[in-house]
Amino acid sequence: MLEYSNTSAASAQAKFDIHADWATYTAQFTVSNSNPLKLNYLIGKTLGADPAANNTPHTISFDDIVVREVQGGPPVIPPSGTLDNGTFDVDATGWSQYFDGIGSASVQEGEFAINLTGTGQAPYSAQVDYENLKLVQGKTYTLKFKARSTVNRNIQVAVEHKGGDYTKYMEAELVALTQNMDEYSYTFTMNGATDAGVHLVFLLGLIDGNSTETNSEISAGSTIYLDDVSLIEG
Ligand SMILES: [Ca+2]
Repeated sequence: MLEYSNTSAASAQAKFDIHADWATYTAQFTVSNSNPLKLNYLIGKTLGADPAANNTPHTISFDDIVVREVQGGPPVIPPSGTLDNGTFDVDATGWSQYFDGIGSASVQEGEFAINLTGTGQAPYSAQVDYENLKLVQGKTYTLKFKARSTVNRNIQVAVEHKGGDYTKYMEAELVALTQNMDEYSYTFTMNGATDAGVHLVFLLGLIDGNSTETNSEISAGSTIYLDDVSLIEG
């Protein structure tokens, strides 16, 4: 797994299935800010095709690592800084997802459906997020969304800088989902310096307050639905 920055978002990483023979692997990514680039090769436990590989002594060799600008690529559209797709009417444009092998997210009938088959080891083991949001220092923002879950359970939602130290602008809120599509609303003031690298993140992994029984029900196969997500001034 190769991360292009200090983030573990699916949009900023690539996974390679490597073999005993030398081969060349490539991945293309777009830089959205002027932060220093970090290439982070994750070579710990991964979910590959060979389940025995994690426990088999082996050596990984790298050579000829090159990062260069792609010439003549598609024009890069600067992000708007606002959450432009919270209704999932067409697709999940703007949203990223990350799962420790325990789920996937897709648009189903105008809602963002997150299927889970486990909790992972941490809140962020399952997450969906919307990045490139801009928050202005001193302004007040309201986050609203509708959500339900096939299993009554807690999730967390936070607004924070994406990457680095993940500075929290809205501390992680515990949200108790039920099988009813309820609306949740949170208001907070941006106390940090103006930041265009903010993300809204729903943490759907191992969450405090979910009982062992609840976690078992989640892992048996459950779905969370999100819709009408907005993050606006005021
Ligand atoms: Ca919708």
